[in-house]
Amino acid sequence: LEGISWDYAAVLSQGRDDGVSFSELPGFTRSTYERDHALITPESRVWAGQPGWKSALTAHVISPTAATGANFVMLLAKLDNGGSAGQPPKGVERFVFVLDGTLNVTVPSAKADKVLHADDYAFIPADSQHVLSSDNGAGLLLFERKCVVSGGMPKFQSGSVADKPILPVEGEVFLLRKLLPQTVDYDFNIHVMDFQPGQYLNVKEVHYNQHGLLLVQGQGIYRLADRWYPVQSGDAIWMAPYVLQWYGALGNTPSRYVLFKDTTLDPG
Ligand code: UGY
Ligand code: MN
Repeated sequence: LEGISWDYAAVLSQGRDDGVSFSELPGFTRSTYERDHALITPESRVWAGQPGWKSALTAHVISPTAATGANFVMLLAKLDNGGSAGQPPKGVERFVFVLDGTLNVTVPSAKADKVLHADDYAFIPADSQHVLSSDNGAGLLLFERKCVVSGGMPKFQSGSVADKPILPVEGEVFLLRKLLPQTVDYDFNIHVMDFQPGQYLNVKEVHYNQHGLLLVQGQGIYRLADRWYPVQSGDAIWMAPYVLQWYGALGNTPSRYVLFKDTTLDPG
């Protein structure tokens, strides 16, 4: 042991005071993958180019592989100046939420030509040829799903979170907005949920619906099955059907998450 000098100060201090955070600790991550849920934190995203996408990188955080059994895709995308997205496969509908920058959305069949900014969104029905492009760059959250028609054909939608009404939820204190119409024409919805620090879900939810979640602001504790995860903005979560789920918002800033929820109940 000669020659080794022990750093007792670091051992005794509450946290590292040399500027090295846990996220920079080699090999350390809060990410985890379980049978019925996953937490994907920012340092675990794997960015790659995709066929059909130009000047763009995507990080697919959830996809319907045999391992997950998910019925939807959730991805983050970064479009560079002049970048554009590819078309989804046949029969696949797409929801895009702008996190950052400016996105041009053109859907000729819907006579739609929009410029979207942060907190704006668009829903593009399956098999609607469209262009998603950016002049000066954009950060996007996308959800895609093989369309299940149980009513009429869903229609193109677009808008902004702040323009959607807050919907009452009995017994809950969080603020809820739903970005898509609540009719059988749409086989999923996107919820935006806001919590003040200290607020939490009252219902310890267990339900058939699947979720893909992106925490876009704040921090707290997410309970999934029998595990309790400290989470912060940038974290993504996959929830399989029937996984127990609960959130408590903590810290100094309000929490907001954007949540995919499928709405088709197949009687088999
Ligand atoms: O609507 C929901 O299922 C939502 N409250 N779930 C969640 O926040 N985990
Ligand atoms: Mn839920």
